[in-house]
Amino acid sequence: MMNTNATGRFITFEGGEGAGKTTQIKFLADHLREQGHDVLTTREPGGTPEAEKIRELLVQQDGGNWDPLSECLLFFTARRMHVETLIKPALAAGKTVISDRFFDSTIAYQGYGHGFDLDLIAHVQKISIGDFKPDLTFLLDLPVEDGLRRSQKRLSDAGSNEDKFENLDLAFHQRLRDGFLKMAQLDTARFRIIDAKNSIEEIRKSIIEAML
Ligand code: Z5A
Repeated sequence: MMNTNATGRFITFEGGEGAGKTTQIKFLADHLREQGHDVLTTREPGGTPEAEKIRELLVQQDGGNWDPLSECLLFFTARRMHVETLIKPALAAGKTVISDRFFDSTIAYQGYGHGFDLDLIAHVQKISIGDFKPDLTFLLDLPVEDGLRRSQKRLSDAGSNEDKFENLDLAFHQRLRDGFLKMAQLDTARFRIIDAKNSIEEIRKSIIEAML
């Protein structure tokens, strides 16, 4: 695949709750390292000290009630720091960067999910990070109920308080899933849709095949 980001390759994972992104990113990073690649894994919101501070404002229940534009600006403020201080330097050094979520999550969650203006999101995106985008995006697609079941289990096992977005209703999660699928269908050159209902091992194999 043609590389549009300097010398390294920028790969992102997207999907709804509990789709298995964290699990599969680890497998893909291990696989690429075995092949001799220098791999950096990161996540959004977050990835740098500044962006991790913004993450606390965005994903924790006590992080504050942001109006939609403020929330969008916070996601892109964190993203700009992430891109400028971590992702671009790593790509320039020849690393493969794998991020758990990127701007497609803002379009899906804030746009398709919450109904915030898609043109306004595109405008904020342009101001914040210009035309910078992933070379390859895996969309782990999972029926809403399956994803929420997995995610709730993981959160209760871990005793986490990062549940602000998980508590949203089923209709929201359906809009989210439909939004992700629509984006993937509109940009088939960048997206690979992976059936996340399959077993962890089957998904691992299909992701590696899609990398070839
Ligand atoms: N958000 C936003 O609104 N706008 C934005 O621009 C951005 C984010 C960037 C934080 O994201 C929240 O911020 C997120 C969107 C919002 N809201 N939510 N939800 P996050 O990435 O930190 O949180 P997450 O999406 O909820 O990730 P997650 O729950 O950690 O899911 P995951 O990483 O996709 O799945 P996992 O941890 O690999 O797996 C979940 C569980 O399922 C775990 O117990 C696994 O062992 C199990 N699992 C995984 N794969 C399988 C298969 N194939 N079968 C069975 N079980 C499996």
